[in-house]
Amino acid sequence: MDKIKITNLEIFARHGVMPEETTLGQKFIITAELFLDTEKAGHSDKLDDSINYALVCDNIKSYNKTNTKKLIEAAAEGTAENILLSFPKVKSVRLELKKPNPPIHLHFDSIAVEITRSRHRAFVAFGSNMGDRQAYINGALEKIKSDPKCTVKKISSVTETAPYGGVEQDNFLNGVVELETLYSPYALLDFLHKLENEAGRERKIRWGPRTLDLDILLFDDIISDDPVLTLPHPDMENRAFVLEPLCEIAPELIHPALNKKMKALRANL
Ligand code: A4P
Ligand code: MG
Repeated sequence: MDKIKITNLEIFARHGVMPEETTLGQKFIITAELFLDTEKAGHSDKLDDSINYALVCDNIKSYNKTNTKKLIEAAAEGTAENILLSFPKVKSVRLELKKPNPPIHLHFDSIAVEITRSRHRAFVAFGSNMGDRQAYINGALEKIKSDPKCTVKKISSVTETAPYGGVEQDNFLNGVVELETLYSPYALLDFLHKLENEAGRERKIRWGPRTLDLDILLFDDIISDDPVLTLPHPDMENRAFVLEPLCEIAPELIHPALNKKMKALRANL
């Protein structure tokens, strides 16, 4: 992908563990590679079609002036996140944060951390079959919408479905939401678990009744068999209550493990 590269931007900040670092402050040097599509701007020659790198430099400088971290890891994390939050055209950022003069009495050039952070595309299934089902779902969707690290791209309609899986219980309301997110897969799972807990979710019976269930169906094209977070969600290809709403918002989406479109999986049910 195309990139705009800001090399060796000098800023002054007070990051550090040693007291003299936080009181006196010191120089930091930042290199940021901003991955985005520059073709449109390349043809139109209009700044609106790209990002203003002067504003990115100001953004880096002001973030590091107003946020003081003990670790350069945390300073880099916050700087990268702030760039992604402030410049929607940037798909991904590789950021190096260098401390040229750390308080260590040995000779070396500099100490640095380099990270890459990106926007991700995730599909989350929501379901409820206890209490005021629609209110639990609306509450969760509102909290997702107001989280700065999530942008809701599409929401399917919410439909009533018969219970699947053999446990005798009330009907569900189900649907799927498409997100663009700055969370990592496990951080998104933690966030969704927090929303389930806030909806008073109790885990008594596997596949049993619940006020709110939020499952990650797909996260980019990641395939993982970790039981804590299995991706794509296991068994999704056998569930009409997942595939129907998913096909409403993303019929052409490809299941990365089965290598089939969602509309083909639904047709196979
Ligand atoms: N986990 C692993 N992978 C994932 C993932 N991709 N997304 C782990 C979310 N969680 C994932 O989940 C159990 C564990 O799965 C978590 O600790 C998580 O780390 P849970 O939500 O605590 O328990 P659960 O929901 O009872 O189990 P499970 O296996 O997620 O059940 P499902 O698959 O959610 O099925 N019928 C209809 N019509 N509509 C429904 O929504 N839902 C279920 C529950 C059964 N029948 C249904 C519906
Ligand atoms: Mg679940």
